[in-house]
Amino acid sequence: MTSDWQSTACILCECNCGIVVQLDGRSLTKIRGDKAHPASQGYTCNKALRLDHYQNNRGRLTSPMRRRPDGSYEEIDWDTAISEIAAGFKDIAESYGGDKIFYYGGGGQGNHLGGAYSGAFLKALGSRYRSNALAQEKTGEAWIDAHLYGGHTRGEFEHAEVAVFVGKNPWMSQSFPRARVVLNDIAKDPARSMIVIDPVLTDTAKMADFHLRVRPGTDAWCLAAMAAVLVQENLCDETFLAAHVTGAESVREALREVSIVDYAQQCGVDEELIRVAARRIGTAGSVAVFEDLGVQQAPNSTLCSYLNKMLWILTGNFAKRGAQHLHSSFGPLLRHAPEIGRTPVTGAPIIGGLVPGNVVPEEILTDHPDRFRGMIVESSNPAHSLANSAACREAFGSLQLLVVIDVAMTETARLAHYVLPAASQFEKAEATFFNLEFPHNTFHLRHPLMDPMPGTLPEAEIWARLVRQLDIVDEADLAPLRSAAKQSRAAFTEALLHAVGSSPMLSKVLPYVLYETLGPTLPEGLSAAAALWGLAQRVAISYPDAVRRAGYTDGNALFDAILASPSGLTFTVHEYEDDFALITHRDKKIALHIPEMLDEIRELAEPVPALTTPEFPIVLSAGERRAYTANDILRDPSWRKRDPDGALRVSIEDAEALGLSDGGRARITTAAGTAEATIEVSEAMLSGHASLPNGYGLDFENAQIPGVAPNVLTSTRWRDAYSATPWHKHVPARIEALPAP
Ligand SMILES: Nc1nc2c(c(=O)[nH]1)N[C@H]1C(S)=C(S)[C@@H](COP(=O)(O)OP(=O)(O)OC[C@H]3O[C@@H](n4cnc5c(=O)[nH]c(N)nc54)[C@H](O)[C@@H]3O)O[C@H]1N2
Ligand SMILES: Nc1nc2c(c(=O)[nH]1)N[C@H]1C(S)=C(S)[C@@H](COP(=O)(O)OP(=O)(O)OC[C@H]3O[C@@H](n4cnc5c(=O)[nH]c(N)nc54)[C@H](O)[C@@H]3O)O[C@H]1N2
Ligand code: SF4
Ligand SMILES: [Mo]
Repeated sequence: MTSDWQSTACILCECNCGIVVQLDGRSLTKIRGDKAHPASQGYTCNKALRLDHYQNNRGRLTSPMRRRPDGSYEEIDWDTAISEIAAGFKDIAESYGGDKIFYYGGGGQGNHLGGAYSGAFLKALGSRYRSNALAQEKTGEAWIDAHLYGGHTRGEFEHAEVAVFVGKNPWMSQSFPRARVVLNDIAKDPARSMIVIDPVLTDTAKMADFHLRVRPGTDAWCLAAMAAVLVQENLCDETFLAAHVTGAESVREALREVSIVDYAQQCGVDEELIRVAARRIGTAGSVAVFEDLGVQQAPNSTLCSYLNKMLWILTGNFAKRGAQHLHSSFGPLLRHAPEIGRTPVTGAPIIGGLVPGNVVPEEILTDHPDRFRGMIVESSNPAHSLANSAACREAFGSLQLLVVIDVAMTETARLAHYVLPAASQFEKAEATFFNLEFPHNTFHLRHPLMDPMPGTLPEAEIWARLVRQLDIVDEADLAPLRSAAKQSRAAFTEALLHAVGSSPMLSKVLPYVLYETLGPTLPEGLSAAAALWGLAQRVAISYPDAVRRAGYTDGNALFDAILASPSGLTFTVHEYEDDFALITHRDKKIALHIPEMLDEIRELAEPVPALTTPEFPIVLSAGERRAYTANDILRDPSWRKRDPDGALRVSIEDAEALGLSDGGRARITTAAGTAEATIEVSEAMLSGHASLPNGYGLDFENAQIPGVAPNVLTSTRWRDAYSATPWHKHVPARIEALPAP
């Protein structure tokens, strides 16, 4: 037992709060918030204390495995695994083209460093198509963002006079630093207000000054009505619009036509409540907005992203304290370019470089010559997290080669030809690229707390071995880099520039080159930080003043500080004016004119039929964040202190009408599938709306643990017209009481 506190981070959500831990052998026995972490400052939620269930999960993988013809798995050694996998993908690339190799994942809520190395192997093979969970939530918003200003925005809730949450429950799902502290501060302060748009009376909604309890799936009408109030009651910031925005008139024209009274009725919210909430936004000193899955995984999601941004753009809530901001990023998670690529088989939109999750099975299960034939899944569990699990299972099972890199035997791993066991996030250097804050943005390179569990390898090493096996890099090209890396950062910089200039292959596999040459010179356990060297240079070039304000003269100084800061550091300090410079349009103005969205606003005037039917009369939200959900990261069900079955929450009215009782069982049926669940009758739910949590129904120790795997019930066809993001929050369903066992 060591009594030293060691710094690391919680890996259960995108906040990655800094924590300090004490170890007993390989167990995390004591866990506390790390006060030295620049973003979380000692904060954690209830879940961080359960992290040993991740580290010491009995389902950990400890050897590479190969599937036998009968479907069982045999352990194989690493050399055999690497050579057979490399040969298998090379064969696909040579027979059909490297673009038939599809890459999914690259990091979950706590680990993006491994994925940073995947590009070398994939590019060397000619693989082009990739995706991850962001294509199930954020791509519609990213498309809007690309048109408006070319980057991702984040609200500065800590200082916002008015905080607006649209389909977002931060009390449970967090997503910005010290969320509960910030929410409590806003709720306590009579000068500040919280506006929540959510059909459910969530813990966040309970704290709100204005709860706009929309009928599920009708946010577009609610948001259009709010934006229309701003226009029709002259609450726009004319000075801001004149100076910093183009195309405002076309939006205002569309919003002038909106009948606020009709739209209020359409979304089920009192007209006066819509008006007072909009006026509160229109007259506030600062407004910050967070949209999340409640709209991003529901009908009209791309339009909702556009409309909710009108709330802060029309009112000039940009580039000032407590408002909305573009921000620096350490390694951008998606590209914010307005161009859309197309997937090879279905022609679905590729936004930000990501194939929509909902078309993945169709891109495989076809005899189309351009179908994906091989797939690498890293740190993700698409057989459980993508819509229509049955279709995913069939598709993944039909691949010529599927390789999964994970710490556990996941639903996806059970379909793979090879499963590669990764070292856990406490056994290697790790980091995330969820660096989304402004004006102070932080980055945290976590040091390993212990050696990798025997039999496992960090991803950086796995990818390096795969590249080595392809035998495409000449050792003679690496030798000068190795010696320069030993001399100094400056010598290395110069040698690298020279080397990539003279060998195109080296620039193709750059992360590999950094790992092989700079990696060995880094402090013990941190060789996988080598890729951060390149990113630190990019950061210093992209935001020179902000990096200098943070205290670093150049990319090398920033990189060295990252290595030496086990609790993380602030890498950029911005001034509010910088927001304008971060707009990527040449005129540095926000461009509101998106013709498709203006048409969509006009079309809201036409009545739309509900998606529910007499056969499926209830709207099911499949995948709500609760106190004891953490995506698929914790597989051992004993981590949960409450809600062991992941109850199906139903309204009092529906329970009465359907004969459901609290604690009883029910069958849920959708057009895609059926499942059984335990009922919780809840006054938080609106009549006609039911909800199931995410992260349940995982396999553990060869048994399916309690709860519903939500994507048994979802269909790939329920998706957004622009971004193809899924409607997980809006699944028409039937619920029937089951007799007590
Ligand atoms: N505890 C916990 N926290 C997490 C995670 C976790 O698994 N567990 N996962 C993390 C991840 S990956 C993500 S993406 C975030 C997601 O964070 P959130 O988006 O906040 O999470 P959800 O609970 O899925 O959905 C938010 C809200 O949408 C509401 N909603 C449902 N239908 C509608 C609708 O039609 N309109 C509106 N306006 N609202 C609707 C639900 O009632 C819910 O309160 O959470 C992160 N944080
Ligand atoms: N119906 C429905 N479906 C949903 C959602 C919903 O609300 N409803 N939410 C969607 C959202 S927002 C998200 S973000 C996705 C999440 O779904 P996925 O992208 O599939 O991600 P996770 O569930 O977080 O799975 C992370 C995986 O990483 C593995 N892992 C943990 N540590 C390591 C490591 O160090 N190395 C490696 N190689 N692997 C590791 C874990 O074992 C786990 O299998 O689900 C989406 N699917
Ligand atoms: S789950 Fe998220 S908010 Fe909670 S401690 Fe972990 S990183 Fe922080
Ligand atoms: Mo997510």
